[in-house]
Amino acid sequence: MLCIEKKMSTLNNNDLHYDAVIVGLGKTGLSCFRYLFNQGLNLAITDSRESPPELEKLNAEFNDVTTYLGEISKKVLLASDQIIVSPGISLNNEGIQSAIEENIPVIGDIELFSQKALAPIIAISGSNGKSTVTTIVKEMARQAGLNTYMGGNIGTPVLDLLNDKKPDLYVLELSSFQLETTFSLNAHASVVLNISPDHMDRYSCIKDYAEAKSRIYSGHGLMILNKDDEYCKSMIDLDRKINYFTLDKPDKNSFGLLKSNNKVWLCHGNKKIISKDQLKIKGDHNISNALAAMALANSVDVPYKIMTNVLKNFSGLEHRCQLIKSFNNIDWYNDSKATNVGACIASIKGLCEFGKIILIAGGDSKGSDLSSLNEIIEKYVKKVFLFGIDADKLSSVLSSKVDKEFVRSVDEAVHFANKVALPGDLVLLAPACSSLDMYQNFKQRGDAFISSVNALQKN
Ligand code: UMA
Ligand code: ADP
Repeated sequence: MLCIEKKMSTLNNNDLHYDAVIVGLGKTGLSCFRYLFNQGLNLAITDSRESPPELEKLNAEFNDVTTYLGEISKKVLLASDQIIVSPGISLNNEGIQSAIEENIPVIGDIELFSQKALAPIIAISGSNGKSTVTTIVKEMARQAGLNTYMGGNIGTPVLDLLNDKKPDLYVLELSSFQLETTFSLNAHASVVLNISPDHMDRYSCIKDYAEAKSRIYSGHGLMILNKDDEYCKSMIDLDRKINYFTLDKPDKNSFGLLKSNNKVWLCHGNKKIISKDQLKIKGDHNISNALAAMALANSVDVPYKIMTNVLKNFSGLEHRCQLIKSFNNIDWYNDSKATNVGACIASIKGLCEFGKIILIAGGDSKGSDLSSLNEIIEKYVKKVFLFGIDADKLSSVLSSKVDKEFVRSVDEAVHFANKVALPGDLVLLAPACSSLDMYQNFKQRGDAFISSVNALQKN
């Protein structure tokens, strides 16, 4: 049966009362509905879109759900005992602000999960590297024999993890959006991997954004801090148990790098765990990710041998600095997940030692200042192809020393790059922007790049 879609214009406040209203009918909204429905609550869902992505699934699974679509209505929100907000909706939304003024609790799915979690939580946030570290930690914990569930921003909504039997451990990737509406998280161990500008269309400044991320440290668990990042270091709470990771020499109990026998070693204090050249994932940013993962895994007593085994075999996630093809001695890399300036810089730094870079960049900058890209592009990039809604903005921060060209699509960029690339060069898709102006998500953008590159080879 179809949902009962109510029209805002016909609403009379006296008729309305809900135990909870869910804002957003994406993956999170649907999982929240499933979870709260099972508790017998009187629910409604509202979404600003006429056809939100999970409407069909909701219709297929439930009868007679009350939905208010096409607008997030203040009236509906004010008629609820609590509001469950999806991460894609800003708390600055007018209706949500009115509800907050009326002291109606506004929470998110991570809060609901935190109240009912059945096992210790390892929680991971940061501007970049979250999915990589979350996956490595999950793998280390599983190989150590812990029944481990992984979810959060990485893809599986956390409430779906509660439907299963009790695990030994949850490993959660948490975004700043999710943390804004979380109050009861008390993770066994947490980390903010790094802070660089992202989502500046949702935050007034980087300090606000970092503040949202720092909420991951609420509670009493182990704080793992990045000693190389000023924002992260400043999140310290001296009353708490703390550990550090750094690309420098580690202190007695922290994780860092030591040189020995002409090799660089990832170490826990003085204990050498794995040498840098044994890691499959490359670049300093990935060494930092590996050290953070080791510190987190150590908090649940994963043996060093297992850490080594996982890191020796982990070749990285799809769409993250992924080597797609090498032909005519030209390497083609897909880093579609480099959706902000920090990730693009890390990507160029990680690959520049392997050849001259032809960069494909652009998309939606999410309100970020792109100017810090100029220095590294001037230094390591021989040509940039610019595409997407913020191509002009990106072009305007690049000096006249940079050879740049506008293109209409990733496919066109690939064709033009193929014409100018010489043996020994590498072509890198690292957009520094989100994909949402042209694609459904970074995966679709990465897939478009891959199929264009694969088509080239056939010619
Ligand atoms: N939206 C509307 N109107 C609404 C509700 C949402 O236009 O009424 C838009 C949002 O602005 C956003 C999109 O719909 O552009 C999706 O928002 P959502 O909150 O419905 O998203 P979900 O489908 O529930 O997916 C969310 C996370 N998405 C966001 O935070 C935007 C997913 O992370 C996450 O995997 C999923 O929950 C499960 O936890 C994605 C993401 O892009 C990968 N995250 C951002 C990032 O990594 O940079 C934070
Ligand atoms: P997230 O889940 O935070 O988006 P991912 O692990 O998916 O992070 O990596 C996204 C992109 O960010 C990668 O393609 C890479 O270019 C970059 N990246 C990964 N780890 C780091 C890091 N520690 N510092 C800076 N950039 C990074």
